[in-house]
Amino acid sequence: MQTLAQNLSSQGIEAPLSQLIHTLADTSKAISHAVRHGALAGVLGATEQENVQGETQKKLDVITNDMLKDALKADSTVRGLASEEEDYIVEVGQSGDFLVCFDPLDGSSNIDINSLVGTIFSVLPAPSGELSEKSFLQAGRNQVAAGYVLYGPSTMLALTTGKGVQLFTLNPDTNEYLLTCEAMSISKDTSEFAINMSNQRFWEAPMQTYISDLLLGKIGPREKSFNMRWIAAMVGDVHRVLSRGGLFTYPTDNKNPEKPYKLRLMYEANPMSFLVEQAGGKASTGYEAIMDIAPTDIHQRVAVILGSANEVDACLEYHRVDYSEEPNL
Ligand code: AFP
Repeated sequence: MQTLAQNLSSQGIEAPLSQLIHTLADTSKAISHAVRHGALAGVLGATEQENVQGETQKKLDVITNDMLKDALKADSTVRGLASEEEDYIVEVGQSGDFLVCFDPLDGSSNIDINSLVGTIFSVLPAPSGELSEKSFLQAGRNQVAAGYVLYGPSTMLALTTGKGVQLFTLNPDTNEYLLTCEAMSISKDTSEFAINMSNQRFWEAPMQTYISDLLLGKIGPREKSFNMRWIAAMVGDVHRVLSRGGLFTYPTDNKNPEKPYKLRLMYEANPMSFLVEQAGGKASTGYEAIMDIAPTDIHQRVAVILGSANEVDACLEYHRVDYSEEPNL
C-alpha cells in the first residue's frame, strides 16, 4: 500500500502543496490521538465561550483549532488561515502560496456521545498583495486541494487535489496514512437520503415536496423505496455518500428567518463539494452549483444538496417548479 508521501509524489504534486498536505495530515494524527483519549484526557464537554457563529464551543473545538492554527503558522507555504472557530482571518507569513480554511472539529455535538467527528479543510491559492478577508473570498472552483479526516472506528483521510479522490487509512501501529482507495466514486443512482427530518415544517416548498415523494416509496412518483440516515456530522454523512452513494442535504429553512442556512460555505460546503464533484457526484444549493458561489463573507452559510448525480438532479427538478399557487406549501 502506498504511503501518503508516495501517493502525492506519484500524482506529481509539487513540493509546496505536498508540504502543506503533510502538515494537515500530521496534525490530524495528533487530533485523532486527542479525540481517542476523550474523557481520559479531560477533553470532553463545553467551554464557556461562544464562537463567531454564536455557538457554544466544546473544549475539543478550541483544542483542535489551536492545534491546526499552530501547525499552519509553522508551515512556510501558508500565507493565511480562516477557521470556523476564529472571528477573523489570521495572517501567517508574507510569502506562502496558500490560504487554508478549516473546520477543526465538524460535528462537535457528537463528541460527548462518542460518535463520529472530523476535520474538514480547503486550500486556496494566496493572491498577491496585502492579505485581507477579501483574499479568502474566492469561489470553490479555485480550490487547489480539499479533504476531510474522519475520526471513526478507524481514522481516514479523504483528499482531492483535482485528480479524483484518494482515501487513506491511518495505520495505528505505525501512525502512517496508507492508501486504501485509489479513486472514490459516487454511484449515479441511490435509494438513500440524509436530512434532519425534524426541520420538515420549516423547509421551502421544493424540499417539502421532494422529501414527501421519497417517503411515499413505491406507491409515489419515484416508484421505489428510500432509506434514511442522519449522523449529525456532515463529515460522517459525506463519507457515507462517497463510500456507497446517497443524497445529503441541509436545505434552506425558516426556523430562524435571520439564519436560513446552517452549513458554512468556506469550511464545509466548498471542500465537500470539491470532493463530491471529483468523485463523480454533484453539489448544489438548489439553484446554483456550490463551487460557483462568489463568497461575500468568510463565515457565510449556504443550503447544501449533494451526492449521487441523478438523485441531486431529481431534487433540483423540484426547485424549478413554481409553487406560488399552492397555499399549503
Ligand atoms: P456542529 O459541528 O456544531 O456539531 O455542527 C455540525 C453541522 O454543522 C454539520 O456537520 C451537520 O450536518 C449539521 O451541523 C447537523 O445539524 P443538526 O444539529 O440540525 O442535526
